[in-house]
Amino acid sequence: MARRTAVAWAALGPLLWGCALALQGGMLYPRETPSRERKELDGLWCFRADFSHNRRRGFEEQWYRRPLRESGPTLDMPDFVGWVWYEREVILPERWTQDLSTRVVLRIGSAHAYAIVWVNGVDTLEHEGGYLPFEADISNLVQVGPLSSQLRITIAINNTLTPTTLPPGTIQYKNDTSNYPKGYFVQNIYFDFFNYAGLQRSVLLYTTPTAYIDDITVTTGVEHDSGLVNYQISVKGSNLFELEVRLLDAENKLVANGTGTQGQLKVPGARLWWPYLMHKRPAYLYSLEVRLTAQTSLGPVSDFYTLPVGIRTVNVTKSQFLINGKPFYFHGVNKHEDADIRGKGFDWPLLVKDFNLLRWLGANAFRTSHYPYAEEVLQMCDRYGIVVIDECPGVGLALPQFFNNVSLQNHMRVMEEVVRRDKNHPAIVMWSVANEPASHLESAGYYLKSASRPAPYVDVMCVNSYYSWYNDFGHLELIQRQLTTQFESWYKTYQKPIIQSEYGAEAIVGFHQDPPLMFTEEYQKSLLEQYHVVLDQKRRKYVVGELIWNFADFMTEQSPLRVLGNKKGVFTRQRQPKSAAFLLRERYWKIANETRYPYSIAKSQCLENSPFI
Ligand code: BDP
Repeated sequence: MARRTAVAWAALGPLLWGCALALQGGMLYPRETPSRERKELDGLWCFRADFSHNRRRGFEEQWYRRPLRESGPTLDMPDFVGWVWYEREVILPERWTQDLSTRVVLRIGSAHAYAIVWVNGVDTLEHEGGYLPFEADISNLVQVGPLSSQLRITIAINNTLTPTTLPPGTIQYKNDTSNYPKGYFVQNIYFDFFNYAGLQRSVLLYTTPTAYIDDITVTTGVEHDSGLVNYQISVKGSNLFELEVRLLDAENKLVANGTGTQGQLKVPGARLWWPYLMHKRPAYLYSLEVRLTAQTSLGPVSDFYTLPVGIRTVNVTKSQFLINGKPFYFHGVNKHEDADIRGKGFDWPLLVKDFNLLRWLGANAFRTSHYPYAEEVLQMCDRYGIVVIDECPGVGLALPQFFNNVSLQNHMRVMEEVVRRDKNHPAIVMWSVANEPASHLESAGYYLKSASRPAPYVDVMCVNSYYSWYNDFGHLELIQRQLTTQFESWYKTYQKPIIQSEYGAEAIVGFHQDPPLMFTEEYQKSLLEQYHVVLDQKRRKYVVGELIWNFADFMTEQSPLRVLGNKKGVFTRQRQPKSAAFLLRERYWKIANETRYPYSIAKSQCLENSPFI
């Protein structure tokens, strides 16, 4: 039987339409437009970890009241559980502080896991949960007089995971003083990646006019040969306004226009957004230009926002996953935001490298295991046609006490934040609510039913299994039998399409052995080959995808099960290929050419440069 399952549902456009979010306000990606400016605060922050006994000295001494350097020395950071303090001093353009029709927003791309933000010592913003953005209008704090352009931003971040955070964790005090110092504690986590914390994505300041486009929701459809773009726009800061909406094609030609807060644009002969390798012109994007003109107490203002839009449909039948009405087979990877030195910090060169490797592999999809990735990653997927299963940080739901009501409320809020941030990406075709929750526990049934969709909960079954790795070690000859049983019993019970959402084996690059032994490149390759035999039989029936675990080696907690991290990557952590990468490449390109629509594509057409650059 399958070891564990992930829980996923498909993003059927119309189901998201009208999805009522309890969250206040939108979370549009901060883009520069003629009415909006942005100022990134990337670079060095002043940093201090709070090593005091109760880890609360920063609050007791109010470190946010004055420059952090005056509170004590800043330190290099070892492995640490508790509060750390970041600080940045910024000079704002004069217009931002003097022009009262400008709204200034502070946006934090991700702070793991709990953050409190002060601006000039004033408590401004709190947020629980990493991997997702949060923001505050700070106009009142910066528009306070002629000398207000200097700004001090202090952010205290705590990486402690508790039974109600997502992911959850526990703190264990080791009270046996014969073996541990007094007050000694450890953080226990129930997931398999390093709990990198702190600021992992950009912090930035941006402006809008005081009346502004707060949110846009787009869903798309197809009717005969016309594309349909449904839009819904929310405006804040004025009740007296007009909205104009223009849809431009990739050559900037106007193809449809409309007015008002909601409507439908019809695009005759629309070019659809197709996944990579499924069409000779994949990932076609239109631009939705929204123009707001509003009356405010200070006079008229205009705001502009441009949203990339891909027109595509997603449907699920009993045995197929359809994109634009054609069967789509996920042949791709699971990833992690993880690299040497950077940890989970966002990095452009790494992003480009990974996308080159994905295209070289012939991968058409990935799952954002086990948390929502940076927005810039999803934008690349939209542009390259890489299909995404967007996963929330519902990972490590392993103990009965994690399925309580507070956790459930929190989980639902996080899901809403994920959908609010990511709803407009054409690349995202499915939302994943949790990875391998302990669904056999009694308390899990109600919880998962509420956080997901009514019984039997999901549209697509995502199954993870590790035959001949975590069971029957070394017995590769059992895989075909066990995997066949896995697929047949899941399908018989639920009659829904299945994705093999994880499978794999560890290989330490350069370890070779024939006959194959665990941890060698040969073993990893042979294990994959055995899986592929069964996947080939079932993909012609109801299996709609296979995602290898994992794209690259990644860092984990130390344990006797891990050798310098998890080595199930088909690339090393430095993105060098193991033998398995070549095997997958052959396979993915072969499948792509069998399932293409409507043209066949040669490997060389899709990637001119070597991915190993
Ligand atoms: C899977 C988990 C994944 C682990 C993997 C493994 O979903 O996070 O890294 O096992 O053990 O079950 O390598």
